[in-house]
Amino acid sequence: MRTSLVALLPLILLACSPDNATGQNSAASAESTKPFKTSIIADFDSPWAMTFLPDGRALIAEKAGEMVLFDPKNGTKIPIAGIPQVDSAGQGGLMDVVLAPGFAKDGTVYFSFSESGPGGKGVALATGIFNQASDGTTKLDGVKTIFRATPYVEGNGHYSGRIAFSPDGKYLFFTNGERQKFDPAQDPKSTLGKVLRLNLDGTPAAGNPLAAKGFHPAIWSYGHRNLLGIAFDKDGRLWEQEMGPKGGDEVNLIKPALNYGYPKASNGDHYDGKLIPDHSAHDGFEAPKVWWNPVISPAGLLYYSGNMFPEWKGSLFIGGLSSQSLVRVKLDGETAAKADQWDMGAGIREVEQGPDGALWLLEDGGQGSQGRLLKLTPAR
Ligand SMILES: [Ca+2]
Ligand SMILES: [Ca+2]
Repeated sequence: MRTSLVALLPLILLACSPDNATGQNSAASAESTKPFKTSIIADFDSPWAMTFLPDGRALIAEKAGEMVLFDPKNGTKIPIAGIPQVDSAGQGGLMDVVLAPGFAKDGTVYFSFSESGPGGKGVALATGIFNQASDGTTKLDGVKTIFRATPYVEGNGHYSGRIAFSPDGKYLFFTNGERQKFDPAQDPKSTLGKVLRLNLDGTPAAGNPLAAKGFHPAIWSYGHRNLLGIAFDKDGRLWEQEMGPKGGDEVNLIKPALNYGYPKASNGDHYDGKLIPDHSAHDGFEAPKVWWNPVISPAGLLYYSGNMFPEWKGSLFIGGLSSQSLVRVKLDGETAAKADQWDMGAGIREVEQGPDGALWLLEDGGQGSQGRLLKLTPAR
């Protein structure tokens, strides 16, 4: 008798909980275990990237090829004219948008997108000058494409196309995925499956480490798969995350001239079941600092430098698509370790840091939404 009463107690308590009346009890208790509060700020069609302007407004890139000026203060969304034709089939889209190091002076914005061209499709890098008229009309002026992946190939997968500037503002790092073609990641003449280092005008930077060996002059590192995030840490190290094959998602520390292995080495294996040798010491390939099996499907990457979450200063944050999660990786010099993985209930495409140090996320298709903009602030 006593035992069954004890067993009933949680049910009685649950029935008495005021939260349960609204059906929100389980969501509320799950939320309470997170160290952050999640606020829903806006709803977009299929947002893939965002970046904050110095005044707190944000540029949002929609997969289908629209760029939007969004003001979190009042929720206004203004379409930005001047974006070239985007081929958004499959994994294609308007990939990334970032401000130039000199944005405050000249208004230059860099963005990447997939397009059709000779040979098939590929990822391109473009610039334009942000211009808002007094009536609010907004456009990118003088848009020009300054770099294109080579070669363009058939298919709609693994474009990558993420952008980061070196801390000194002199160089632009650009990721080119291997387009689901595997071997181009090891091909010295192709930019596919590579991290590239470019001048700000899109030309290959002088002194790239493999040019003298006959590689494409833009190549900085190679042997990559689908690189959906690059970010510099406060000491100038370049971190990269990529969607690996089955069981092989990676965070890598990118160093010049190194071969990161794909498709010759990976801790995962091909999705068709074909084995890929795991990374091992002295195999000539640079092993990941962190890897996931099962995979998380990493999308946006952020190096957190804010003060709102002081305990997370110096961590990497990764949006997880298939894992529907926000992932934190703790950095210590050249080492990295898994720290947290929070269920977000929707794939997370992009992670950004707001001017006040809040974390901002873009969902990649949520329940009842194609993609919401979320703001994370400390739970207390
Ligand atoms: Ca971004
Ligand atoms: Ca393997």
